Amino acid sequence: MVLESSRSQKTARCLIGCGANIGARRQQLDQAIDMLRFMPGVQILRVSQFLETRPVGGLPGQPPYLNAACLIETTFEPIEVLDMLLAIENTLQRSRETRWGPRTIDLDLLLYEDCVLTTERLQVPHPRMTTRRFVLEPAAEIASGLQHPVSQCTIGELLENILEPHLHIAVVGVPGSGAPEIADAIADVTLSRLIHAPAPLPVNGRDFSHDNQASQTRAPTEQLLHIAQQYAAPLLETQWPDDPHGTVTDYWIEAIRVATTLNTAIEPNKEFEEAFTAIIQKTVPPHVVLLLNVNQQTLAERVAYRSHASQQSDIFSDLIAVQAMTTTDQSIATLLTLQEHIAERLGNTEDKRFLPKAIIEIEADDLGKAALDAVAAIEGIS
Ligand code: A4P
Ligand code: MG
Repeated sequence: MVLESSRSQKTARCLIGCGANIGARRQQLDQAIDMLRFMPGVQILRVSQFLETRPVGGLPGQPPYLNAACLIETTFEPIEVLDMLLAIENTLQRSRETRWGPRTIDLDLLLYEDCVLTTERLQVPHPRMTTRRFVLEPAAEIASGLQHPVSQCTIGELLENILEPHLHIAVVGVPGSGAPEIADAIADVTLSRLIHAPAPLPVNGRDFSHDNQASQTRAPTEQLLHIAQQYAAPLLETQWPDDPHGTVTDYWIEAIRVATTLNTAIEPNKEFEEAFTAIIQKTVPPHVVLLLNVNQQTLAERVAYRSHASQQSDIFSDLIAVQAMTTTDQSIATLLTLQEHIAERLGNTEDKRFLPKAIIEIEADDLGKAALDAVAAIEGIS
């Protein structure tokens, strides 16, 4: 992770994101960069131009930001870089009243070599950088070829990804995670085409839509291919729209294959794999995935809610997929395992086929907060 330089001292290259939206913005950015320049143990390699950007997230009506990026080389460890950035922010009168509130200066550690770490105080790479144009545009100006170690894409590729003319944004989660509700919220705000899963996700590789008589007479793998085809139909590359609003889906076709692996009764076979891959290959895979994560208690509450509320509300109606399972405890355990496996598949960059370049994880136990985070992640693209 840390490089041996010619002076035989360990150094690491880091990418720093800088932003300011109150006070003398330009001066504050200059001062922050000067402080970095004169810090022992830090060498500035490149600084981007300053870019005026629309505020993303937080309270409405905030002034615009000036954003920049800075490439440094340092002998500091990641946590020491964070402490240095916080010290510079404090010197420049940064106050912290509300999350994403207006600020005199904000310094984020975006990348630290190929380091991937999550501690209570620090997450590297910065978890929201892959959908933020105000981060990627200045960063690509100075370090386009730098590799993002989670997506295994360069900064230039990540920027190109969010500049696609008609984006496919997939909200991905197990039934009961709130994926359809969050997809609705994003489509409302972005005026995107909205596509709900045309059939329930076959949790653990079984088609639980028992009302679908035709499906029940097919062999399990045939059922799964049939569902994959239904999922693929609105996403065919040959019919992909070219308007700039984008498409929001509340599913990821590859999740069907992941679910299949949970069912030991279904023998994985080459024919099925090839047929499945042939279906996916004709589609436009998601450019951005918002990956919803829920805990056991949330799922238990939502399953219980769903068993009473079917007459009054459509919310969490995708839980129909598990209502037919034997016991509630079993269905929740299956959903949690499936959630884990979907996250693993998204993180498995050894097999990059069909993987989206930008993945934003969202805690979805509080659906209202999750919707705000999801909308902010998508607003960051424009
Ligand atoms: N922290 C964890 N990981 C990191 C990291 N990689 N770099 C912790 C920096 N800090 C990291 O940050 C809260 C805590 O995050 C830190 O104490 C550190 O321990 P903060 O700067 O105090 O609070 P914040 O910035 O309000 O929260 P957050 O969630 O970090 O916000 P972001 O993601 O930094 O977004 N719109 C435009 N146009 N331009 C912007 O620059 N910036 C934000 C802030 C929102 N909207 C924007 C912009
Ligand atoms: Mg910050």
